[in-house]
Amino acid sequence: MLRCTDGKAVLLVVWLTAFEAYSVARGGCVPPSPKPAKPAQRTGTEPLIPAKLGKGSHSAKAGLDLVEIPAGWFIMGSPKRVGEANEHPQHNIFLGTFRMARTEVTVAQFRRYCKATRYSYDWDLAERKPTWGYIDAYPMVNVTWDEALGYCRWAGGDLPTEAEWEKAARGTDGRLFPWGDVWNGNNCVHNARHPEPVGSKPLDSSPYGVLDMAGNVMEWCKDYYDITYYSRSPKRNPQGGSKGDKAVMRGGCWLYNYPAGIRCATRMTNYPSSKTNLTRGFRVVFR
Ligand SMILES: [Ca+2]
Repeated sequence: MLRCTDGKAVLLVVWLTAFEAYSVARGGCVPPSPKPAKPAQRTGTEPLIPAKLGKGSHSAKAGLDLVEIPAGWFIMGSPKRVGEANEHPQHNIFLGTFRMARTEVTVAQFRRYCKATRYSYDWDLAERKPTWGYIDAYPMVNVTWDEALGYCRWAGGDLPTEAEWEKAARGTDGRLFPWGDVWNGNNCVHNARHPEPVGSKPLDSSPYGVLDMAGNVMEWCKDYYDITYYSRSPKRNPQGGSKGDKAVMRGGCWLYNYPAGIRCATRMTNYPSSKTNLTRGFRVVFR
């Protein structure tokens, strides 16, 4: 997995070169798709930034703002010569209708869960306390996969599958970033000293109006990570690997300083028991 902290400078340069070449060649058109089930038709002349937020609803119990993602096909993964091997082959996936929280779960929302369930979370553990503190409007960090799932279940929802996360982030047309194909570092929280209050970057918006899918914090998904899963994934409502020692994380984060790791198709992993991580949070999905 390519990370800015791995010291793989040479590999990064090679990757970015290929990435830039692809972006230029693509010119905003629909990427090649194995069996285009019903991908959105694009002319390359429409604005690449969504004009307005999508329809929303509300989860009364958890105080979450929800966005409906309509049923249908979308393009998942990356075409040849783009991205990492684990993003191939690019393929079409059908998902039923679901709703996703517009933003990452905040510190205030997680506190509410802890209070309601009497969950004993150690907010003062010095070795993992954020330098910026636990601020209500900021995304919750330092949670294990089980803690994230516990919150989601309490709220009446679930962690998103990898497929749900990717569709909510990039829509149906295989775009590279939530706002379109062209990288713009001003659109999302990245290369910063800390995250920002959720929703601070309205241009980090997917076609459905889901926010912070490119930046702010990475997000746990429900799936076990399987590097070859795309080559044998079911076409409808895939649930990811059935076993493994790592879970999937999606999206870029405030720490990343390169666009390759911030693309909608980038797949990251970590051990579910991983707790101390200032760059990772989560969000909730309802089916
Ligand atoms: Ca995020």
